[in-house]
Amino acid sequence: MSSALIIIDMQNDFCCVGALAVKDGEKIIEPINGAQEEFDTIILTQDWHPKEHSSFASNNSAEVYSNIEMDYGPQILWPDHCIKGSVGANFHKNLNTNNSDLILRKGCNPKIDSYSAFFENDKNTTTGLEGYLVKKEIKRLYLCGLAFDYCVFYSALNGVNLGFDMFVFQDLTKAIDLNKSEEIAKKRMIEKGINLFNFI
Ligand code: VGL
Ligand code: ZN
Repeated sequence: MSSALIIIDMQNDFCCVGALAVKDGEKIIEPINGAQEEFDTIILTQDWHPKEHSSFASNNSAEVYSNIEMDYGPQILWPDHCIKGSVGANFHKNLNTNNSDLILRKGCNPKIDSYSAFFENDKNTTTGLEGYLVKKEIKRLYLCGLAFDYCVFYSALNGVNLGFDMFVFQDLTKAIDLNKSEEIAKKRMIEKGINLFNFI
């Protein structure tokens, strides 16, 4: 059965001094490079927002990390991050991007956030990833990258709901952890039959 490694959002803004830095985010880069050697198909996702993006607290005159109600449901308001074309939106320089088959950008629509690699946060607008995987007959997906409790979590949930076999390399991901989101994500993944295990 064909499988793929999906590396979620290994970008400057989610590492060390980035705008939405995930604690120890940069520590998983080297082991992710190692994991790439085990896969024939490698997909990178890249969070890629216009500066007027509706998920930015600054565009809503609201506090960072507060919650608002969008047309499509609840949305957390983030610091400005991964603005398209900015240094923060670039992949971290230590990430090996030479062997990736597909680079998928998400969060490009100013009105809808997109945590998942499959669907935007309205749960309906596709990124096209499902079609890519189906056409290539890839049925098993291994996830790693940032952040465990947002983009990795929602990608894993959507993937399992679409019928893919989902695996998450727990030691190749790090969480933002807002209001117990790490614990909640882990519990829901286990309930949904997503396989959590360590690469190393
Ligand atoms: C992410 C919050 C906002 C992520 C992206 O990559 O997990 N989190 N945008
Ligand atoms: Zn984002």
